[in-house]
Amino acid sequence: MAQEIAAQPYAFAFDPAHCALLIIDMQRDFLEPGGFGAMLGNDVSQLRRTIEPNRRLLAAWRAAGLTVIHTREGHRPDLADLPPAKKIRGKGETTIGDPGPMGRILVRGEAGHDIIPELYPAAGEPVIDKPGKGAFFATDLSAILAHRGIKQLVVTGVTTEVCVNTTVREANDRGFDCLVLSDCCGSYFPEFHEMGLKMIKAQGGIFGWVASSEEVIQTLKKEA
Ligand code: TIU
Repeated sequence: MAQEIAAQPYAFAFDPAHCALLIIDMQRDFLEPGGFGAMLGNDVSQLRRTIEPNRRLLAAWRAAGLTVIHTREGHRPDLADLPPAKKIRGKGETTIGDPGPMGRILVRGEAGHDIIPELYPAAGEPVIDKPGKGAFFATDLSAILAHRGIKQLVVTGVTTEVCVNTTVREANDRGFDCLVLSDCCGSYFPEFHEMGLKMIKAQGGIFGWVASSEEVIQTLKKEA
């Protein structure tokens, strides 16, 4: 049974049995003070403010027994799936695959690539390792969602304008309804966060809906 969640541009018809929580790239290298993001001079506090709302949402979601899926951006240790263009973009001295503050940067199996302890996946929660910004590109996410009969996604994570937006656009083109939670997403650049959310909900919800996590948590409590 669908439940209405107050959202913009209008109420989201939440169908819990067919909805997954998709948490994008809450990885140590993006969020932790000693990580790759911080090394590049980014303000990680803009991302860290999303940890507590995500933690509360994840607890409520798990308590309701609904599907949770996590993603991580990163590459094979041999870097065979790293596009040369991505490797050299930015002309940085230290780039993907090089030794960084928490192991080789954005390489699977390294400490910095893993998910922050506050939101660590529980046993049985799929983790999608993705080489791109979108969670559908070159991953088995579509198959996992199809096997579970998922039609809707509640999307959180970082960064709002990069991996969250790319994933929501990919999902929208594949027929999923996406509800993006404003307080559970973040960008190193506050203005990009704000515009990233506006782009999703503009034009009658061209890519999806936007709400706060509290709206979802209250609805999950009503379900219980
Ligand atoms: N996960 C994600 O958004 N990857 C990025 O590289 N984001 C930036 O904002 N750089």
